[in-house]
Formats: sequence, C-alpha cells, structure tokens
Amino acid sequence: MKIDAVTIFPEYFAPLQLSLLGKAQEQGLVEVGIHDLRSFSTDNHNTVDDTPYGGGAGMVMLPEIWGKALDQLMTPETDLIILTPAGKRFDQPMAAKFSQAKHLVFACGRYEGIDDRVRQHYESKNHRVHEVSIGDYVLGGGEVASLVMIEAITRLIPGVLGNPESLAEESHNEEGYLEYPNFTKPSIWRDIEVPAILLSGNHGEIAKWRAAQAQERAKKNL
Ligand code: 6GU
Repeated sequence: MKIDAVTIFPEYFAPLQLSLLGKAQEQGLVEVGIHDLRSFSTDNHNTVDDTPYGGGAGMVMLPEIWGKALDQLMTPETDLIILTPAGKRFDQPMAAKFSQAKHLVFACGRYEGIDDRVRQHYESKNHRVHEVSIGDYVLGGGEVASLVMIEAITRLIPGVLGNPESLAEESHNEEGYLEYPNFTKPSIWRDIEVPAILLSGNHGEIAKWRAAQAQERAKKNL
C-alpha cells in the first residue's frame, strides 16, 4: 500500500518510522510519503489560508494550494481522505475497508478546515473522496487523526502484524475488537490472584469465560 499525507506540519508524522509500521516500510509492505503543503504556496509569506466568505471566526485553507498538492498525488487508484471533525466516524469496519486500498492520500486540514471546493472538485473528477472524523471532539488539525487511522489501517495489511493470530482472534469476536481482560506472570501480584479458570488448562471453559468477560466489559463501556 502507498500512503501519502499532506500537511503544514510534516514533523507530526515522525512516529510512523517506529514499531510495526516502521518495519512494514523496511519490508516494502507499506510506502509512506509526507508532503509539506507550504511548498505548494506561491507568495513570499507561504500563505495557506484566508478569511471565510460569509464572515465568522477562524481561517479557511486555500483551494488553490490544496489543488496543486493533490493533483500531483491523485490517480484513479487513490482514495482521498479529508480529515474533518464533521466527517464520517472512523471505526474498525472502515479501517478494514481502507486496508484493502492501493493508495491512500490523507489531507490534513488545520484552522476551520479546507475550502469545500477541494472535495467538490475531486468528487466531480470521479475520485473516491471520504470526509472522516476519528471521534466527537475537536482537534487542532487532522495530523493526529491521520496517525490514528494509519495505525489502525496498516496493522490489518497481511504481513504487517508480527502475530497474525491476534488479527484472527479479533475478527472471530462478534464485536471485532472488544476484548476480555488479560493476565501474565506472576499468578499472584500484590495479593491479587489470576482467575483460577485461566490456570485450569480447560480451553473450552476458558473460551466461555473470556466471551462472558468481553460481553460484560462491552456493556459497561456503552
Ligand atoms: Cl479528523 N480533525 C479535527 N480537526 N478534529 C477532529 C477530527 C479530525 N476527528 C475528531 N476530531
């Protein structure tokens, strides 16, 4: 998979070199390109935004600059993801869908967002465009949201995860990703014992217990 991100803060994406995703890039499973939006600005001040038509607080990112940046990246194989708190909520099924994509471009808005004609333009050219939010709170920009999405998506690409059984177990689960509590050595820590069933060796009963625990946890977190 090829992943490109366009941002005025390329440094935000430094963590992509770490851990599983760093390894996945070394192995050639994932290729990441980070692009500085300001390098597409045309004036001496490297302006990327201006005041909103119709008035109101904040600044809106200029369509001309975004068009220049995205024109160089968009192909018929591209899914363009525009990060905005007004977008569709990101979840595990969406991560699974995007993990099948060939090329993802993350457009990281700042300020009050990107001029809507950018979305309109690429949609009118029959590109796949997705406005996505990662949750019901407002971030300063789409950079951190992109990192969240990239981590959730890339770990679903075959070969990226060290132990593919963790994935199988996740999708086995009805909820996909709601899990039972886990324990490791020692069997007693600060007077707290590991549930005896987990030491029993009875795999059928252990599976039942875990399913019940996962369900209880899911209910509590509603
Ligand atoms: Cl994608 N962007 C911003 N700025 N805030 C958010 C978000 C995205 N998702 C949740 N909050």
